[in-house]
Amino acid sequence: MNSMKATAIAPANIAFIKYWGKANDALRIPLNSSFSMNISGAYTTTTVEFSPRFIRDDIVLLADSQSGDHVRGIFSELEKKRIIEHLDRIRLRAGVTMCANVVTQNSFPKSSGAASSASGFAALTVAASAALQLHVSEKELTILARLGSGSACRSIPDGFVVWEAGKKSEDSYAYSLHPSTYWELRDILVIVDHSSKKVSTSDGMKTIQSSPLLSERLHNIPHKMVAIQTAFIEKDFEQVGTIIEEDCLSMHRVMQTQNPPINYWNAVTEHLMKEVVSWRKAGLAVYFTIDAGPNVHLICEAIDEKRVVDKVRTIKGVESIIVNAPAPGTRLTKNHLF
Ligand code: 2P0
Repeated sequence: MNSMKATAIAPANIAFIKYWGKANDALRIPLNSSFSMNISGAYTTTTVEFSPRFIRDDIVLLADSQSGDHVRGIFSELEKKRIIEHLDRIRLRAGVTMCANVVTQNSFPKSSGAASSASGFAALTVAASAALQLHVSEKELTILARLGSGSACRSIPDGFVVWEAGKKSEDSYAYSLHPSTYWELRDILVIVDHSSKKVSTSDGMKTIQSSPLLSERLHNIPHKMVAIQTAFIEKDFEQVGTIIEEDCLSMHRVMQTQNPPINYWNAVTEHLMKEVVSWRKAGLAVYFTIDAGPNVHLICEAIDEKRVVDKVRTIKGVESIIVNAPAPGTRLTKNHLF
């Protein structure tokens, strides 16, 4: 039998129009479409091998590639269960029952807010499907990845990616709107807290219907999706940035008005948000967006990267900065982790 081993590298992605809330929990069909950019500085590498010799699934997380190779990262039992359930989906699809060895490594600290579940499930989907020689299209890979973690579907296609919400599993998929080379944007990820998030995204989304602001948000999203795509075609950065920031605030207002309320920000997050607005008033074209955590993504054009980084370095409470360019989607590599 051929080697049933494959390795994939998947980027994290930052959503410009956010996914927050599911229409179907089990199938991870979202309440709204979303739009994102794959990011170059935060990625997951995963090697999967299937063999009839293995008597159980073995899942290992290596330490992130920045902290040296002496420490192992840790997956909780719940995370392992979610990974094995995802392997089961792919095994079912391939019609096999073999167990797997999975070794995975992030380029960034887990739960740094750099979306480890998106890059993680994208890499796992592509590596496991290739190892089992499943002949599936990119669209089908995005659907499979979505079942593992919603935002993972956006890490598979190249560059700037739309995830169509759809109504059924087959039409909730992601595709590349523009390749990563289309526009030299930057996402300057400002880490203000390395610790794990307090409320997981899956849990946080469960109470979304309790927010009185949800219906207005959902009503406005189709218009925002069209407006941001038009602004991309025109490369109108001010318009893109304005939509990105507004959508981030709209999502966080929903989170903050859910019952119980969820506030992912800390004092440094809020200070940075105010600073960005004042830098902009002084002529620097930079906009913020924030996911389900306190860390802040600053979006600018490449030409302004240095000025933005210099500004961030003056802020107290910043732990680290990761400068990201737009990145290709998930790809296979021959450099296996074991
Ligand atoms: C996003 N987030 O669009 C939004 C912004 C968090 C805030 O997608 O339950 O980890 O695995 O489908 O994909 C995080 O959600 O949630 C996310 P699950 P996921 O990037």
